[in-house]
Amino acid sequence: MDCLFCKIVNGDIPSKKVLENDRVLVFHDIQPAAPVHVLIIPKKHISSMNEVLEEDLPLIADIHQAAQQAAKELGVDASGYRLINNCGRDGEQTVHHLHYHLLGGTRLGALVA
Ligand code: DGP
Repeated sequence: MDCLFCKIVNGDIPSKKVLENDRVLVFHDIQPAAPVHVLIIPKKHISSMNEVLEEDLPLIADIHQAAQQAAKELGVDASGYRLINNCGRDGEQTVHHLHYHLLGGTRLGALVA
């Protein structure tokens, strides 16, 4: 499948990993918008938020658990962070594999990713 993040999951494209289990991968964004900027993705290919099925809902919980663990690992759990999903054209989604941006390490103000 011609999907950038599937290639990262498969190891065909290298990434700087923060956390990984059999369902979820967390890795550093290549164009960080904040001192801490990682992406949290399901290993299963889901194109966007619009394609999340009822059977995928446990994966969304896995993603939240990974976000909590990554925030701790990256030292922003106490100071706080932001979790963002961009969906579709107006959401400015550029990679069509479901992902959440975790941003932190500074006061974020109106910063988006
Ligand atoms: P979005 O606009 O929400 O679809 O965000 C896609 C993000 O993916 C963007 O912040 C940059 C990041 N990105 C794109 N290509 C790569 C890559 O090859 N490696 C990594 N680590 N991140 C990438």
